[in-house]
Amino acid sequence: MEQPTQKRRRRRRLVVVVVVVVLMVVVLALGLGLGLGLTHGRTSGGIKDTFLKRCQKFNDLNCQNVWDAFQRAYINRDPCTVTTDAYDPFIEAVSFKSQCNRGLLWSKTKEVAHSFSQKRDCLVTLEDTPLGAILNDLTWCGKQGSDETFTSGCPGYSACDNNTVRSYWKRASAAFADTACGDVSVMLSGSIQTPFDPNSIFASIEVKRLRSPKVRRLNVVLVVEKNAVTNCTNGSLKNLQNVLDAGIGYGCKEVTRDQIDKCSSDPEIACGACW
Ligand code: JS2
Repeated sequence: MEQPTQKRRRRRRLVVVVVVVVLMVVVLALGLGLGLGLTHGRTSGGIKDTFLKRCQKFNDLNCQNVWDAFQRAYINRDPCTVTTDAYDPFIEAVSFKSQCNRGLLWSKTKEVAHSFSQKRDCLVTLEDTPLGAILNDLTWCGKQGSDETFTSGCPGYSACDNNTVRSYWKRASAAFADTACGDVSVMLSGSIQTPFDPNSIFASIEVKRLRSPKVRRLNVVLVVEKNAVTNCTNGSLKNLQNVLDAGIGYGCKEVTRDQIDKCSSDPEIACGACW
């Protein structure tokens, strides 16, 4: 017949075993959750840290306020229902000054445009301003019923119209085009049949916001690499001239990648003499 003390000892052992098993399951679940990203990029600092670190490079911004304004655009919302105006408070919080005669737009030429603007300050792209620099190449979205910012499990760029990230770049590009004045430049690609793509953000948003007399001239820099397939007589560039606001001058130059690289790396060459 089992002694009461033995009974107690056995029951105590059982409780310890159960507690240990439960603890192991919790730790395992957490570890697994984190591993599988089931936490969906919980605002474990991830994007917020990147955001704040990039924001602090612009010393005239209150980055905590800017982050709060940014989050309000998509938090607790279906990531396919975020319209461009959802970012208005953020755009207002991150004002930046006009870029007269220095605005550089681009389409299908992100890399070459940035390779130039990051080395020569005579031309400025959206990604050289807070609106572009803080969120360049980042992904984010919210989810209904959650106050978190997710960085994975978000719908793809063209998965839906009011896509959280795409709406942002449309809104930011509009704000950037609104600061353009004087002579504006755009780098287009001579390696594709349609350098001026009507579905691009440049065509569908930025060109439409360039207004004479604030904008005096649009200079197309048609980047021609070895595999160039077109030139300034390209039909789509005719379309660009036709949709450009009357009163805005137009010019187009075929410029080789080598010329651009040479000019990027040699500050002795005056910007105006680059092409
Ligand atoms: C996802 C991004 C990013 O003139 C340029 C810029 O001012 C820009 O904002 O819009 C124009 C380029 O867009 P477009 O004409 O559609 O060219 P593309 O090469 O087909 O588009 C690339 C994506 C444009 C939006 N976007 N999207 N992640 O980091 C990012 N940065 C930008 N600008």
